[in-house]
This record gives sequence, C-alpha cells and structure tokens, in this order.
Amino acid sequence: MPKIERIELHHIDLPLVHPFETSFGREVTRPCILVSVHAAGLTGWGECVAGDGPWYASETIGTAWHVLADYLIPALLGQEIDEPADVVARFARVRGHAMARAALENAVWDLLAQARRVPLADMIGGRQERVPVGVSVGIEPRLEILLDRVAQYVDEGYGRVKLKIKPGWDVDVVRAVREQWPDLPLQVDANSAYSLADTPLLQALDPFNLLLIEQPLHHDDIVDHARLQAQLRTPLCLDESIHSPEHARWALDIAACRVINVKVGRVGGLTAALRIHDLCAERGVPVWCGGMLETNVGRAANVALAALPNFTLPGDISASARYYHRDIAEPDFVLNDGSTLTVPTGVGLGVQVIAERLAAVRLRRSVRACS
Ligand code: NPG
Repeated sequence: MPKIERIELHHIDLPLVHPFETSFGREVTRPCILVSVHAAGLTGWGECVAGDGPWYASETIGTAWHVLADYLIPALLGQEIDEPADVVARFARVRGHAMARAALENAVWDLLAQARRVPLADMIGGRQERVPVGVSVGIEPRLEILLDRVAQYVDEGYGRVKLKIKPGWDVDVVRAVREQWPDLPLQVDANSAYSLADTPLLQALDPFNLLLIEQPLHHDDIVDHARLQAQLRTPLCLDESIHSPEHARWALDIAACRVINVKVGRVGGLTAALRIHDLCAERGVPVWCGGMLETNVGRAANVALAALPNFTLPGDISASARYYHRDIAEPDFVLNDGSTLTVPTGVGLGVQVIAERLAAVRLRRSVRACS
C-alpha cells in the first residue's frame, strides 16, 4: 500500500429524529468526529463515537480531537501501512483514548479493504449476510409515551427491545412492557446507575425473563458485578467496564458477566473488538454489537463486525431512519423482515460519504497532508 498522504478530521453535529435519554443524560443532536484517510486515490472513513461531554466515557470530542491531531495522525501520516496491525503497533504508546484510536484505525481498515477490493465484513471473517438487530429505547417523561414508542418499534418490525433504566424508572416500567409484550425479547441497560446496595431491586427484575441486564454498577467495576451476578438468575452484560481484550478476560475469569457488549470505539478499534470476539467464542460467551447513535459510517463498521459468528444476540444497530432524517453517507440501512440488517457487499465499508451533506453539518475541519 502506498503511503498515507492526507488525513482529515470533520467535527459534525446531526439532529436526532427523537431525543435519546439515558441514566447519564439527554441528547437532542449527536455530535461526532469523522476521520478520513487518503492514499493512492482511495479514501477510508472512520467514526469517533466520543460525545460532547464525559458522561458515557471519559473521552470527549475535545480530547479525541487533541489526541488525534497531536499524536495519532502524526504517527500515521507519510507511513506505508500494509496491515491494520501496523496501525496498532504505531498507536501502542498511547494509553487510553480508545475512541480516538478506534476512529483512525477503522478508517485504515476501510482503506485497506477498498485497496484489496473486498467488503470489510469479508476482511474480518464475517460470515452472516444479514445480522439480527434490535432497538434501544431511551427514558421517556411518562410511561404511556414509552409504551407508545415501544409499540411503534415493534410495529416497524424490531424483534428485540432494550429499555434504558435508572432508579425510579425500572421495575414498574419493565413490568408494564412485559405485560403488553409477554414474549418480546427484552433487555435493560442501566449505564452504571446502581450500586450493590440495590441488589434486591435488581433481583426483582429476575421474573421478567430478560435476555440480560447491562452494566448496572460502576462504570469501571468488574468485582462488584461478579458479586451481583452470583445473586441473579438473569445474565449480566458488561459494556462500560470493558475497555480492552484484557478487561474482557479479567471479567470472564471472575464471572462478572455472562455476556459482553462489544463496541468498537469503547475498546479502541476493530483489532481489539475481533480479539474480544475470539476470546468470548473460546469461552462459550455470547457477544453482541453495541451502538452509539452512529452515522452510516459507524453503522457500516458495526454491521460488518456483527457478521462474525459469535455475535449471536441482536445488536443495538437499528435502521438509519431510527436515528437521522438525512445521514451523511449512503445508502441507508433498512430493516428487513425478521429484524435484521443486510451486511453491505460493496468494497470497504460499502457506504459513500456525500460531500455536500458532510459540509452542511460540519462545525470544524482539519486537514493534514505530508509535505
Ligand atoms: O442504537 O446506537 C444505538 C443506541 C444504543 O443505547 C444505545 N447506546 O449506553 O449503549 C449505550 C447507548 C449510548 C448512546 C451510549 C450514545 C453512549 C452514547
């Protein structure tokens, strides 16, 4: 592969179709950084999922921009990159900043897949042509509004629903949804809103036949989750606490969870996500692909990842129309019968960024080229 000639950062902000509320806050628009890597007439794209503030994770758009511009881009610009492993090696000195690293590493994966004329899913060993997906339903001001929202998504064909929970919006909400949809595959996500003292409350979720309870305790914990899992019938799933393949191994070694949510951004890129997939497959632990309200760029990478064989639970990868009226990349992902999305068959990510759409929502741009 000829050398990397240019790398651009695009800070954008897209209005969401519906505001999205979790235990850590409410989002009305979704800001993100898109990274483009240019070499040999090709352009690879990656999405950085850090948000405006350090609410879900410690990274923000500001920290990601800084680390990309000052450390990661200089480590790649002008280099000849033949394998994603070359990128991982060049970033090895950087501690943390997983979302920043993932964005640039993923852009290189897209670039290399295009250069090899293969879809990204093929390059990483994805086998499924369609991947099972669900929808994540945020916290609403009133229960009736939530029930309407769930009904709308079920009518649209979503076969698995995730409810966001927090203290005061948990057992009663799950009971109400269960009463209306007794057989719907259902799971909940607390985004670290509880502590071990809430064990009886979390045990009260056991009778509702949930697929899993996601990240109830502290965002960096695995030890208390192991204590909690021993007292629950429902599988725990870790999200925020799993920052790397090492964290996944530590969590599985102490039985802190029975399922892992894999997010490419949270674990620092596709290479790390693949290692977590393989580790979990060896241990007989199912994984699923989490979502961060991505544009079609990040969504395409998620769909490719979810095509791997151990992604057996439906992902938080809904159709494009659930998020944005007009995405910055085409084509949109559309929900198939059976609550699946189709894995793109075009080379690389299989989606095209539309320059005018990108420019229309761009707040800031940086262009770095080698001299
Ligand atoms: O469908 O992309 C989606 C959203 C899925 O609930 C979802 N994501 O905590 O997992 C989460 C949550 C999230 C969204 C986290 C945005 C951080 C930012």
